[in-house]
Amino acid sequence: MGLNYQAAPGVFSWGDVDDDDDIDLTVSGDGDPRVFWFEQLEAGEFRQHTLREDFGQAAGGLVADLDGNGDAEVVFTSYDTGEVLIFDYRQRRPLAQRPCHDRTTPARC
Ligand SMILES: [Ca+2]
Ligand SMILES: [Ca+2]
Ligand SMILES: [Ca+2]
Repeated sequence: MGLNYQAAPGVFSWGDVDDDDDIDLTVSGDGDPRVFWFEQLEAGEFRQHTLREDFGQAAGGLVADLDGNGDAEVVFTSYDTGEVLIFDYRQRRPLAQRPCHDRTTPARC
């Protein structure tokens, strides 16, 4: 399970995103609207994946097992869009939900 640190030049966290027993990195840089997952291949060698192109300014990031099924999900929050990004490697696609106080999407709440 990863920890969350927030400081310039962006937000990053780490954890085993793809459940292969090595540590991967997640990053969103200041002034960069993208969210990246860096998959660790060999020790210290990483492959870059883009989780989102248009996420705006990230406020926080975390790699944690949200649903308790034994593998980690990636969570990022956005200042600009008000979204919470949740990426589950098993589903291979990022999910994004607006907070329940956003009345433009009442069906999600
Ligand atoms: Ca991994
Ligand atoms: Ca790996
Ligand atoms: Ca999980």
